[in-house]
Amino acid sequence: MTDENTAQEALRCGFVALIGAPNAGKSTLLNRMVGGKVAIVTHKVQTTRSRIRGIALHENTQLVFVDTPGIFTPRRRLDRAMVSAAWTGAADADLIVLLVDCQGGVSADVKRIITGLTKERRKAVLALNKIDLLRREQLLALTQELNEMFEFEQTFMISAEKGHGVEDLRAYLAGRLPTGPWLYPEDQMADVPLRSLASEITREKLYLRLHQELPYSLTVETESWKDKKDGSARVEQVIYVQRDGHKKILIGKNGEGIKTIGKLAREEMQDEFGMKIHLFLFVKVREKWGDDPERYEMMGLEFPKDK
Ligand SMILES: Nc1nc2c(ncn2[C@@H]2O[C@H](COP(=O)(O)OP(=O)(O)OP(=O)(O)O)[C@@H](O)[C@H]2O)c(=O)[nH]1
Ligand SMILES: [Mg+2]
Repeated sequence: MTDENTAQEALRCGFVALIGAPNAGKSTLLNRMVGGKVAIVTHKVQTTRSRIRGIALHENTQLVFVDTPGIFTPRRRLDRAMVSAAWTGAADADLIVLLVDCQGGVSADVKRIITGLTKERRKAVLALNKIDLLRREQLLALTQELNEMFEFEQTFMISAEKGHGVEDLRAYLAGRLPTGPWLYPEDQMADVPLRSLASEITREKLYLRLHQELPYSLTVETESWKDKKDGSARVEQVIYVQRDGHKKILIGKNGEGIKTIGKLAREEMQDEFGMKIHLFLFVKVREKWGDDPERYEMMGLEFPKDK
């Protein structure tokens, strides 16, 4: 056997699904693992809507992390599509990490997820997140409580935001993935088209600035992306809202609201993509976009047949 073959055999690669209740810090952990911004993060629940792949390396292992929407009790069709995408992400993965916000403790959502894992007879690693916010005694009690509910393969205490414990978790996961060739080039960080990343960046700015139900009743799509000769790109996006009133709030007095969103989104796109972006935002009222299969396809979600 040649040296090359030996090296080839030593490679490992596989999928690690990050699942958890909304707001547990899954997207923060994905970004931290990858070392860049792949998924949007906000303080609001239900930020992530579909599965997002981020790629990390540990020695000879390529770890493909799959960020998933939070798992909660769905009410709307979109909710159902999101929760189902999360479970599919878990079903397809080699390893599952259940992220629990240690401040929230054993919530109804966490209980439901553990019931789901038990029913599917899946193994899972527990990662207690946001340990920067809790005292050690409380953490130990929570670890014990969760491990009495489910036989986790291992428990990690981490702060995705501050980076505590993340290296240990990555090393552990890398050692558990199957041997096999890498699926992506060594320098690839994400498996998300630029157009989708661009829509997500705008949606993040909207989530951060809008309140109550408004962020949940809109969706953003990149309708056109034209690379120009000078190396810049002209990007046109549509923000679908459900009511005329929502459109008015979003646009704001003298268009100030939408102008600010556009500026923030454009600046971040330029930073992330390393190119000049000319961003054009259009707001359209589409009362029933939540029942339109095409919108789901654009988000990378399966369209649930039942309303
Ligand atoms: N203090 C603290 N905050 C954190 C930590 N990790 C994440 N957060 C915060 O928790 C909030 C939610 O983080 P996300 O990464 O968006 O959570 P998520 O699980 O992806 O949420 P959904 O996509 O809505 O399911 C954000 O405000 C993060 O900044 C942490 O380790 N410590
Ligand atoms: Mg998320």
